[in-house]
Amino acid sequence: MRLRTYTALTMPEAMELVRRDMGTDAIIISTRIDDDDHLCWVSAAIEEDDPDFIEGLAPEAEPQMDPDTRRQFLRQVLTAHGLPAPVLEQLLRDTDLVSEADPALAMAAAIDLGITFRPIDVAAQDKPLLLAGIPGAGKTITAAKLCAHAHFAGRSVFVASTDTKRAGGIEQLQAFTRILGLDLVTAESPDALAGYRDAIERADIAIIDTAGVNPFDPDDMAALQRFAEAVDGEILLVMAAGADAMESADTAQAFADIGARRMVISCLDLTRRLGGILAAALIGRIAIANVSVNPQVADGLSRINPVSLAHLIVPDD
Ligand SMILES: Nc1nc2c(ncn2[C@@H]2O[C@H](COP(=O)(O)OP(=O)(O)O)[C@@H](O)[C@H]2O)c(=O)[nH]1
Ligand SMILES: [Mg+2]
Repeated sequence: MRLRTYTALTMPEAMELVRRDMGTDAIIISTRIDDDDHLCWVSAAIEEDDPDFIEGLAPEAEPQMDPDTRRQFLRQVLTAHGLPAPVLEQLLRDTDLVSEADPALAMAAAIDLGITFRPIDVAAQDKPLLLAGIPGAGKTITAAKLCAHAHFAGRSVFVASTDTKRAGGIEQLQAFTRILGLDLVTAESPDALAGYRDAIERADIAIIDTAGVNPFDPDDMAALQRFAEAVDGEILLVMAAGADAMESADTAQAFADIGARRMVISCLDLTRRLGGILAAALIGRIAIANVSVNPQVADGLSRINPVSLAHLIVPDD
């Protein structure tokens, strides 16, 4: 699957860019108009590199399916995505509640029942955001994307990193903040971070990159929680799509246990099987904030909703 985000001054222009670049088979997965610079964003996906993939996943969807056929079809789809049995059954039961014949829309309804979507609003984010997750999850890129978005939306940004022990942990984020003309603060302890409370208070939004942690190491998790408590911050889990479903669920659960309520899904462009995301959200009980579909900081994060997620899960006919 190839995912891309396009921006233009008007929605028709953005759609035209999608059509010209990706063709008429592209699936629109999300659209938004930025409140601040009024740019129109469209994220679209296309199956191109392996056309047999979706066919391999499941039989082609028929436009009008009776409930039993639809259920059987969706069971095959969810199994192919690697969804563990309990959540698979839960989602299937929820699709039974809707009379919608289109399997993707029935899936959207089930996702809507089970998963909360709460995108980050850089204009209204009160608490400092601490980007947290396992090493390599995409925390630093997400921090940079949020900084750039907030900065270009005219917000004053406080940006810090607590990833002081790993070689290069600071430099990676500094490369972006320097371009934006932002000072990157480093804090190696919760007390040091607490020392910046006034600066955080003065800024419109505070973004704090943290060191990768092992979710199954209580000391690691307690240390992360202390950083968050030092500034009364929100732990925002960053989780790469595509990991094993139960592993993702356990990870989400561990972060939920220390107070995380939302997550950014990264590396959606590198992923075909979405059981990990679904299990993390459904079992870990964590809302989906945004998704990242490329490593380019300037492209920012994208929005996703039940319908666009359902279209990524259920193959189009
Ligand atoms: N393709 C792709 N790569 C990503 C995405 N997000 C992060 N990356 C890459 O994943 C790697 C790890 O990201 P990084 O932010 O350093 O992870 P961290 O260790 O959690 O801070 C880097 O090479 C990033 O460029 C994404 O959405 N798509
Ligand atoms: Mg990092």
